[in-house]
Amino acid sequence: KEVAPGAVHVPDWLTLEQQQELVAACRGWAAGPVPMRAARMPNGGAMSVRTVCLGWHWQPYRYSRTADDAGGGRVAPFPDALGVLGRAALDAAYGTGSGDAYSPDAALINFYDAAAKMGMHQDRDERSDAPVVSLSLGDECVFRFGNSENRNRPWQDLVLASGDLFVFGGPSRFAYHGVMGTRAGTADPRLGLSGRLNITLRATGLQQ
Ligand code: MD3
Ligand code: FE
Repeated sequence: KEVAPGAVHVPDWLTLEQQQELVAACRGWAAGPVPMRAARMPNGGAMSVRTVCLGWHWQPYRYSRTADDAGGGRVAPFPDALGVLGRAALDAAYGTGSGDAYSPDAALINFYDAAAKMGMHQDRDERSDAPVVSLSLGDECVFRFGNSENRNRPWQDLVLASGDLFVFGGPSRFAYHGVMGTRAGTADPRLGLSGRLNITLRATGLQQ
């Protein structure tokens, strides 16, 4: 379903087996070499969401190769399998062949416990206007998709559930968005996940 030009929601895109594999992979990525951590904002406050990154380390408002805010270790490589999944995601959202030239080089894995939220923001730390791919796992959340002008109305509130794909490209790439909260206990028990994971794939446009 096209929610706005370039913003396509594909509910239940991942099979249960794919979701289980991704949850297991996230557990491994969360362990390191750079452990999952709450990023600190420039004002010193910690985000309520915890994040681990692949390919490039993200912190507000920049990417780096080493996690200078989390031990200084080198970030784990971006797995080929996530590039393959990203191309399939664009094909599913925009039509066969749309993903052919898509080569994301960073993944951010966000973990939400029952209290975590993410305020309205734009993703503008990338030097590329390639689409962002979002995959949701575990508990449902209320996702707020706004406009590209400011963090205020108009916006749409949408429920994102486990297995859902969302692709944000074209005119929606720099829209404000946020996560108002999760619905604790809504995850499929077969995932063995208490909370919500979100995987985003991005092309940073930064030099290898
Ligand atoms: C719309 N993550 O990591 S994913 C983020 O569920 C982030 O963890 C949220 O916002 C989460 O930056 C939302 C959906 C999403 C991701 C990137 C976008 C929506 C977007 C980029 C542009 C427009
Ligand atoms: Fe974002």
